[in-house]
Amino acid sequence: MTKQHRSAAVALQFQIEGQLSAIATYGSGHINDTYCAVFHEAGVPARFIVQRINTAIFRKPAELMENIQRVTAHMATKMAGEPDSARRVLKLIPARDGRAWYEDTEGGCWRAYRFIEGARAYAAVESAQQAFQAGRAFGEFQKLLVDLPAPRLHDTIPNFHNTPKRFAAFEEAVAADAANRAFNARAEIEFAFARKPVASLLLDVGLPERITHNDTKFNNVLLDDATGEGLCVIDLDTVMPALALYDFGDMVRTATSTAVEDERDLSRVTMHFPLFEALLRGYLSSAGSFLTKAEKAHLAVAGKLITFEQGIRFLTDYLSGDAYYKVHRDGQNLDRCRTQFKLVESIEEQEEQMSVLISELAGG
Ligand code: ADP
Ligand code: GN1
Ligand code: MG
Repeated sequence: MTKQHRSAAVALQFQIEGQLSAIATYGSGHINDTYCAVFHEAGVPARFIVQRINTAIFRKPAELMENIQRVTAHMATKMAGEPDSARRVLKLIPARDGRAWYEDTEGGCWRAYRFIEGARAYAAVESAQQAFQAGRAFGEFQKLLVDLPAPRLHDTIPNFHNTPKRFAAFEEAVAADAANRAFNARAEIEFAFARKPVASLLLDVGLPERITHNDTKFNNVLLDDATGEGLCVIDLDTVMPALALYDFGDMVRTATSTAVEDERDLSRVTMHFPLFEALLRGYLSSAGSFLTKAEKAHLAVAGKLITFEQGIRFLTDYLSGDAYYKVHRDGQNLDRCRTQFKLVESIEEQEEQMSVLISELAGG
């Protein structure tokens, strides 16, 4: 059975009315297999997202789906009655057997979401307004989850943003050099070793654990086509307890540089200060009300930490033979690593200015 056929067969396993008329791969995520399915009911088309969860990475899909069910239900309840609320939160479509997800005959785990129409994800940020909107939307997401009732959410990937552990994995990958690629990446390996202390930046600061998204890259928020508003936060697999600043850091990583993640012309990769300012203003407009003084005081280091961490993760994967992130060409993970490290340098050059602005706007 081809992937296409399998996805079509799976789409029929969800509680969707009408006839399936088309299904095709969709989006550009690095982890899951995403499809867009079109169903027709009485001649009216409706789209759905059907996703195969990468269970090599998310090893406990039942726990992951329980997290997503709880989080989406909580947010939907809090937003009920607000204008356009159905487009502001992901809505799972149950499987025909009533469960939140479907397991195929080969053990593959699938879920379906209602498609959010009239909005889209962008590979790279294009304007200060977009940066503001991303910051506001992810901040609002965190805010809505501040009062999620117990129990604690499951850790879908333990130690996800434990950067020293990521660094240790990188050191092991260098030592093993399993794909014989360390020679091609000597400059990047040296760059990483020279900045090893960056990995410990937010540890032992005593910041509070919150429910955070943990994958707040710019293409994980859908912007409304008509208004440009940050409409709906998507990609909820990594929503779990962590630090709010990891989310802010990943926003800095992806919403302050206009270059795509695997850009080869590194002169295009730089942190644009006006985008940083817009992002910060957007984030504080929603998250400013609940962040503690200590969190605000450490906003400045978050971007550097998470960009460095991401660079190490791409480099580790390159050295290990591209086992984790999807790649579409040779050397793509090394290119991705290079953009991250270039951005780290650009952030370092502007650190002082960033701190001044943060004190001014957040009082941190
Ligand atoms: P991955 O974990 O692989 O990044 P995502 O959950 O981010 O997968 O989905 C991949 C892409 O599919 C997104 O970038 C977005 O374009 C699209 N997408 C996901 N969910 C929806 C939805 N409910 N409505 C519309 N588009 C969606
Ligand atoms: C992956 O799923 P996606 O493409 O949104 C990764 C993130 C990385 C990102 C880098 C579960 O995110 O942690 O920051 O790629 N997700 C996982 O682009 O590892
Ligand atoms: Mg995604």
